[in-house]
Amino acid sequence: MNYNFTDFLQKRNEKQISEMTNQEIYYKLLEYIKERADEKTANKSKKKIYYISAEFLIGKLLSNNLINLGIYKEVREELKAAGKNLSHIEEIEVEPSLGNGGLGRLASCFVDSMSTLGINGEGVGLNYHCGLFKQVFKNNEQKAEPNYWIEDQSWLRDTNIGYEVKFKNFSLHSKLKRIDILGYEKDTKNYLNLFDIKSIDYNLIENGISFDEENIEENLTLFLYPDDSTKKGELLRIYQQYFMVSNAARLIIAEATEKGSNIHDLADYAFVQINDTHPSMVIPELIRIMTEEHNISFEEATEIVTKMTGYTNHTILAEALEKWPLDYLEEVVPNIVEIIKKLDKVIKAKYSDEKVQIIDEQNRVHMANMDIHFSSSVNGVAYLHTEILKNSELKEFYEIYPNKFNNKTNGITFRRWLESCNEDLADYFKELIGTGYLKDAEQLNELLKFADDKNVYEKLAQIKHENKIKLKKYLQHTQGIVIDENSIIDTQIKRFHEYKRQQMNALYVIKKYLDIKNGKLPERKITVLFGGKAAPAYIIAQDIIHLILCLSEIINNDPEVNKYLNVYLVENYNVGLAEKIIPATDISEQISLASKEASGTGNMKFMLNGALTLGTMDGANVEIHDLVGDDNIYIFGKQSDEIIKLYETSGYVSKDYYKQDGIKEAVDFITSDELIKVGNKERLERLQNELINKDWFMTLIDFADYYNTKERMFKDYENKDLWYKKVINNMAKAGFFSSDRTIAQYEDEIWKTK
Ligand code: OAK
Repeated sequence: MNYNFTDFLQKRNEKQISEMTNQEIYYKLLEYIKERADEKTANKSKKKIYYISAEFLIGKLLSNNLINLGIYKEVREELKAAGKNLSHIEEIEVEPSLGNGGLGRLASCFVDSMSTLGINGEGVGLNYHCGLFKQVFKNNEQKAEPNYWIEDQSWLRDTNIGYEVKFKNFSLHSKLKRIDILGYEKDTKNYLNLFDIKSIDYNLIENGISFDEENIEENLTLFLYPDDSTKKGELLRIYQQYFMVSNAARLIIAEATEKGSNIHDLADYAFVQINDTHPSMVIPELIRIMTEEHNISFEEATEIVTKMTGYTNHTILAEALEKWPLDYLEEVVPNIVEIIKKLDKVIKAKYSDEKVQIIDEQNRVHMANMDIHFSSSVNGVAYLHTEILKNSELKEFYEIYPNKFNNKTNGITFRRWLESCNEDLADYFKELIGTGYLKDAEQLNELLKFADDKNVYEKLAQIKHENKIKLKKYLQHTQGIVIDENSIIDTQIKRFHEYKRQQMNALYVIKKYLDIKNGKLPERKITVLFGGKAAPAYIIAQDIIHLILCLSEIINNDPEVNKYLNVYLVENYNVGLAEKIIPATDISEQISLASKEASGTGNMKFMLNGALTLGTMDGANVEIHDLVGDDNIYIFGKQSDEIIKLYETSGYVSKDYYKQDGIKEAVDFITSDELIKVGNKERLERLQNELINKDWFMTLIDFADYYNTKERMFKDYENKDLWYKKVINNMAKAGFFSSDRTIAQYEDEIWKTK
């Protein structure tokens, strides 16, 4: 039934919109949307997809839900007529932080696309009460605070579903909470299933995000990814992961049984997509339940589980591949250790190669190895990434199972990353090419008709300028940062990690600062924006944040320089900030060391919103390059095969590069008097030493090429016709990166629910 928000309020004898506060309106909209969502039916197919993930970085849901219900503009008009502003109401919503970065945001794009395509597929994860930490800056350093996001009224829905999860020393009852996932203009919906424990004790939080890590019964879902640099932290992660997958397994079996499964045929009813290794224990857990409770033999159970699971790898960084000490698992979940040992025995009997074993000589369990042997599909998340998995990182496995390996290049949901975050651009696309691209993103190709149209350049430039003004207002209001809307905006937003090389961008900033000081002035003012969090236990990443904050302090306060250059690191970067920054950006920094970034998805969001990529041939940048061609992207740096060879031969010596012109000066500046005056000497010295003597992610090898390519970019920016022709080419080719395409491929090639 189509009733509008005003009807909804009248029916319930609520106050008039004009008499309500923004807060009240937000809560009423939440109820209204939930009621509208109640009209939707579940997707039905015999087989259902369970996308299990330790992270879902869902972002705010108000505007997204209004868009998917097809009532965004209608509601905005109703509010406007009552003197209210929807964007002010959007600000009331607290953003959940149930994820770290790419992997979690991808999972959220995927649940949106599953619903939009009418696929019977749901997310399964945990309801962390404080999520990932909230980042605050003090003395130019990152501090971590708990991020409370759950309010009395929220998108979460209570259910009466819950299970008992048995650990070695105690059992915990779970309760399932759900969030509606509404597809774009669909009559059906799916859920995001978030399991929680019955009661969380917030008093366990001591200082910042440190807390009593031992009281598992009351802290299990307190934080996402607690510090795992200690044994206690690692144990807590094992508790969390087992809690997540044991509940998932129960849910899967309950739903399948209800539809008529006799468990022997479970693979006809369910498919589990394992999002990196955090949910890997679902494999032994399903086998355990089948053998212990359903009288199925170990061999048969293993066969069923292998058939009904697929593993997605999201990183080739060795340190991110989980390897749990067997005795830690014994301490937490002895029941599945027995199963893991049996699986290991099966593999040891078949293969002698140490590299493919599940349990290694140091008695550590390689979760990815277990996934690869005992699932039916192994995929990487971009073409290059999958090739590297097949030909180097997981070569030994590829030789055993050539048919399991496949690629699924990542994607993004255009509902959030275009329609919602850049409405003016989306409306302009509709004016130019109609609305077909909303359901078939490849139709953006039609924008190429306008590649030489100067009126279109003008309009795109105007939209970009307005987005810069909107960002300026927002940052001024929320963070006290005042950006210049007439400057070129050059952005790097992502988790802080050495392989992503924010430090290279910082060295560029230093060089530019020194250039300006020496009278070499840029043609136009440059604003360099950074955003991202560093894991609290990752010291060098914290040092990089420190360097950037110190640079901002010096540069933004230097009257000789701040006319030409500004540098900001936005505080507590999250999905909401990304939605504001991306539409205002001109240059998208995708500068990871080639071979290290599995895919990247920010790169896709930027190209769609009219920024040009400055990047290495890494992750999905390679596919962006293939699609737009050399002329429409700025590529620099060494190629992945060269880098892989350098690692193999230990052939990189950072000091050799350090000594070269231009680099030394910039690296030396890190410990200059100016910087030490505003910073922490120990941090700055440690970072400098790292760059000169170690530089594991080869910052210096690519620096000269990076600097020159970026200079070329600034020069090209001054030629508006040239620049906007490239921008249109990027927008036109972005359709491939719709997560609807990615999910359609998962469905056609792996899941096959239909
Ligand atoms: C996080 C924890 C463990 C392993 C991987 C991650 C992660 O976030 N990986 C990122 O996944 C994204 C989605 O596939 C990719 O786009 C990023 O390149 C990758 O770093």
